[in-house]
Amino acid sequence: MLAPVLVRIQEKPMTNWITPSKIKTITSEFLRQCDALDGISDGIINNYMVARAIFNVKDGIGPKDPWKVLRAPNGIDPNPKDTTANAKLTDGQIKTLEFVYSPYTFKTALANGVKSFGMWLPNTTPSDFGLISGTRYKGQEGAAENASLFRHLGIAGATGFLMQDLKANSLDYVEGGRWNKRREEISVWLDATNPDLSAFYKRGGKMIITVGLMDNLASDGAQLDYYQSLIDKMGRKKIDEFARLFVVPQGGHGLSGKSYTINGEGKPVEVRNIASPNGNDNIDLLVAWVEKKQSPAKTLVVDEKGRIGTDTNVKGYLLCSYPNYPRYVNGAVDFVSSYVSAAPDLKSLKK
Ligand SMILES: [Ca+2]
Repeated sequence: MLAPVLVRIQEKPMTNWITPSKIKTITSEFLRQCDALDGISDGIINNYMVARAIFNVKDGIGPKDPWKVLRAPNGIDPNPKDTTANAKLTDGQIKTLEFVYSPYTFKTALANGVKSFGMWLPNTTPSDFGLISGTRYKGQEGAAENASLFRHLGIAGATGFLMQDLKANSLDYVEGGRWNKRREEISVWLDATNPDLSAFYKRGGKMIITVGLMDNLASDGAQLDYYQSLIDKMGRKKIDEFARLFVVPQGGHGLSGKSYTINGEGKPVEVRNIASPNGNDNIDLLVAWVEKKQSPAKTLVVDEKGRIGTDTNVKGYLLCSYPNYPRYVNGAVDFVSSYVSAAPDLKSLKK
């Protein structure tokens, strides 16, 4: 609930504001650097872990300045109205992008010792759910006299729960400041971040989670980081006995998605739909796991209609378990049999 507020706070100075005119150049840059990482330049970023590492400027791996190509000379935007893939970005705008695509570090640890929030992964809808806003809000430089307060789904979590004043301007929030004690307090009550699911495991609990990595609403970075914290705490072997995290690389908040209209080489490509995995099939997998002790495969197939299966000789995509991704090998681009489940090679990234 706080992450969108933090983005608007980051954009308080005019120079840090990413205007909607920059959407195409940002999307194109993500694709330019990440599309072919999965073996094929097709407008879909499958290799999300390496893509994330490239644009995460806090992990010490990948390029130091992933936005170098778009950085305007002398930090001045030569043409703010340029909406093409070649539009440049100011240093301030790049600071905001670094902020959005790197984990956010808290001033003090929150419940369960959590020290950071995963934010978002590079994707082809960087403006969805208001992540990029064409509006200047009250409290931001250049906002109109009668500018409205920033609103977002769950904003009362920031104003009500945290600031304890529903009329407050959420952009007045200061990390580590006067609300910090309150933040630590409500974190214990609200945050679902406990990395120890031993009790659930011992009771025979099973869970199947599916995350879409074009989800600008429920932070996909935070979801991946939570699953990683489970693995770190309980060990991969034990986690695999009772949990699955399936990843739809270019799936949105409702898990469906589509390829971008141009690929990483800047060439137009035929747009392909990415079907949301069928919810009933998911329940069937869970029921079979609990009642018949049949554990689901770690790599599944989602066909064009969203049906979950294991036959790769269909159109659709491979549904891989975190952190694996569908890697293109050869054959028709829309056939599942053309792909294998591959582990991300983070060591391939140099500084
Ligand atoms: Ca690709």
